[in-house]
Amino acid sequence: MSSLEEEIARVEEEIRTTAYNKATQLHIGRLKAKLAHLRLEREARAKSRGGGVGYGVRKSGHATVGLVGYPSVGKSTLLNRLTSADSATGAYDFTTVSIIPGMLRWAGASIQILDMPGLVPGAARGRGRGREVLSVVRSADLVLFLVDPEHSNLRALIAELEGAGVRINAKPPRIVVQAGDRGGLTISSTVRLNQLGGGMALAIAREFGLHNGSIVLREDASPDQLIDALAGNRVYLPAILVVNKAELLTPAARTRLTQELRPFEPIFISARDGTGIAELIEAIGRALRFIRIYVKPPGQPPDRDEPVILRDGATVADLLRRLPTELDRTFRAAQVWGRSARFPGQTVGREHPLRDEDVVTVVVARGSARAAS
Ligand SMILES: Nc1nc2c(ncn2[C@@H]2O[C@H](COP(=O)(O)OP(=O)(O)O)[C@@H](O)[C@H]2O)c(=O)[nH]1
Ligand SMILES: [Mg+2]
Repeated sequence: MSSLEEEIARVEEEIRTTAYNKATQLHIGRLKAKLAHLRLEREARAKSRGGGVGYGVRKSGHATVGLVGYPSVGKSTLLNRLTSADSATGAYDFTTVSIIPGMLRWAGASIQILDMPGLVPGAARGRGRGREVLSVVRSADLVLFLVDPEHSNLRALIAELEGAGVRINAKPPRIVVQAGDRGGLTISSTVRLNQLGGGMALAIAREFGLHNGSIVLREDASPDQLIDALAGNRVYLPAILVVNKAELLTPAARTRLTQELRPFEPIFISARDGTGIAELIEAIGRALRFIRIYVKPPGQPPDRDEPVILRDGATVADLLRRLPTELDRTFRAAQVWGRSARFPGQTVGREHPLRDEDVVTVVVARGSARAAS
């Protein structure tokens, strides 16, 4: 074990064995910050050795869903059921040794589904090619947790993702960190701080090596959230939970499992016989929050047959990326009809956020009008 690994193990051990109370909370906050800082260092070293990106799955389609679960819960069977991919299935652990993509169609959108090796405890530390799997999960737009009646420890799966900097069904904390090179560190907040008061925020920042710059806290964040903001490489992903092999469950076992898995609301399926698959496809589409944008060339009706599919929160700039580059180059403004417009035909710029079923006309600079038709 390298000295970095030893140090990480030592800090982990100290966090585990220190009782949390008023007298120790500042110390524990420091230890957590120290641990996060050491893990960043480990990531940086792994990257410079060229590790961590072994799979290189190319993203395609409008969004990507990562199947995350223990070995043998039925991930490959589900992929084959949802898409026309051909992923090997078997009653052995580790059947899937590489990542297999498949494509699912949903209301005009194509959704890439990735079947990957099952996660095992310790994946975030590199066990069972865990680091590669987790780096692919980080680039997905939605996590689909798949469990079965015998492997239903969701909490441990989430812990592995957290270890890899993935935050599930959470919003990024409203914290702005700016590093400087002199003048000391100022910490300010726009709300009353409970968990980060009493010197906690400062202690964490110091432990992270931030001595100059500013931190602005716009919510009553926790120490973990401040550490996430300082680390800066966290990804925030929505997730849905699916229980496979549901045909094996008695009604009582199903009720028990539902309680155990709260606050998630699991979708019960059988990848083998197809039960629940239609409902699951609907849930995937909804969770990805697609919006449909109808492009209307000037003086013509909008194209309602082929909407441009974007994700909720997309702007005119995102729309332009999906249109001929000529329109982007000569863009002057956009005219919008629909939910995002204050009045029909409102003129907006690139940063304007669009809503589902908006109609948009791209207005181009004079002299390049032909590009728009
Ligand atoms: N009873 C039952 N078995 C299933 C179901 N889906 C998959 N299996 C079986 O579970 C085993 C592991 O499936 P596989 O798709 O290879 O799992 P993976 O390791 O998660 O990719 C295989 O024997 C499958 O036939 C299901 O809905 N019900
Ligand atoms: Mg498999």
